Amino acid sequence: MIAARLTANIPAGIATIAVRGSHAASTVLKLARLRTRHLEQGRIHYGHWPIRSINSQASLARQKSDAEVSQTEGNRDDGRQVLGDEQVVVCRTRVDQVEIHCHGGSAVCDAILASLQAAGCDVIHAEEWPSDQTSPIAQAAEANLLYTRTDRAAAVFLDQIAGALTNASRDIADDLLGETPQDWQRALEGLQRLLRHANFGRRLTSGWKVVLAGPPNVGKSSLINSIVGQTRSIVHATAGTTRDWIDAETVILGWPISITDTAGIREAQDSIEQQGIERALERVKVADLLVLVVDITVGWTHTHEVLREASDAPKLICVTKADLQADWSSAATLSRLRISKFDSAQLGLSSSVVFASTAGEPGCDALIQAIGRQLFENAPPPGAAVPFTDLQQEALSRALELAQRGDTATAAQVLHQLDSPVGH
Ligand SMILES: Nc1nc2c(ncn2[C@@H]2O[C@H](COP(=O)(O)OP(=O)(O)OP(=O)(O)O)[C@@H](O)[C@H]2O)c(=O)[nH]1
Ligand SMILES: [Mg+2]
Repeated sequence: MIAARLTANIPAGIATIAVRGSHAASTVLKLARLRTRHLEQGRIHYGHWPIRSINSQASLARQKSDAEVSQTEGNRDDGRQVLGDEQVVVCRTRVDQVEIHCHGGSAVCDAILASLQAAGCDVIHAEEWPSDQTSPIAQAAEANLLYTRTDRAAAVFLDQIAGALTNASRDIADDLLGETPQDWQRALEGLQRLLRHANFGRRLTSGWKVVLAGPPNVGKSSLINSIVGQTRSIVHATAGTTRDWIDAETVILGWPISITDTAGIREAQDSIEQQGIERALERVKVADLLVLVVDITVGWTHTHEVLREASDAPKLICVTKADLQADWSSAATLSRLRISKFDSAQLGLSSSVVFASTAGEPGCDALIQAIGRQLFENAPPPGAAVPFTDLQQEALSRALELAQRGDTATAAQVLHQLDSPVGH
């Protein structure tokens, strides 16, 4: 018998714990207090689960003996070690599987799992849970759903579970094995389309990395706090306040974002600051989008130039403290800030400069919208095939390379292997 918390192991409103094995139903019936003596498949039952301390081996042993007692004496519980009762909703989803829905706090889930363990279940990680999917792509998508923070990202994985990527790679393989140059051309275009979405797919669980960087005191920490809506980073008039980078998670246009505040870059005053600056430059290098923060009262500096060259990532320029200058939106402002020489083409952006203020007008909406536009303008449409693992991306790149060399048969084979059940 196995048991696992199927929902992600993070504090959440609701968690789902599953028990599988020929004795799953009888075990749950013995441990839970339900108003039934029989778990009918597909029926929902409401009840309570006695929660006992799980803090020591002794209590685990006690639970074991409790479980043994209840196995011999039915649903009775003398309540000695019971700390409280958790409300649960229980459903037998298969003959050999029962799902327990409870509150999503770690303590409650751990306590329920501990009592299942004491009753003879092997407690495993959700990723080890046997999947009902036969396709490796669907299995991987199912595993990734565990780590998905937003509905929109989850929808992409659900599309892949429903077969979007499986079907697309099968169609491309058929075209690769086709007879005509048109078939091969269609296959090449299909592979290129999938690969265009691969970088997108690989960010769905980790989130896109947006890094705020610039000289000290320009307002980076104020911006991150405004964007995530909480005081995540210390703001102070003293230059060099932020010493190390700080990550905060947020959501833009329904996609998961990890936004990083970094130490202001300047000639360091001490070795701690120097380390902070080095760490800031490391973050800049792994950014999916770099926001160069410019103080409206200072303008573009040599530091911005250094940062611009340090990263290949797409960039946005955010001019902060716009509230301090009445004519911030005038065309003359950009040239006074020495920004106008960086035209859109150079930065690879349609609208590369945004103005923001965390202390008044114009606020931070334009920055948030620009981040969304920059990262998600070419988001795959609903239902699209989206590769989402390194392995898939590598296989598709290899298939494209082979197809471009004219070896369409091997390319088709690579695609077939992408979704072949292990051992086939
Ligand atoms: N008027 C005005 N002041 C701002 C704005 N943003 C930040 N400030 C002020 O500028 C100072 C520096 O702000 P921070 O957010 O700490 O700047 P930082 O870039 O993180 O600074 P370091 O951590 O030292 O690199 C603080 O006194 C803020 O209150 C703004 O939009 N308008
Ligand atoms: Mg700071």
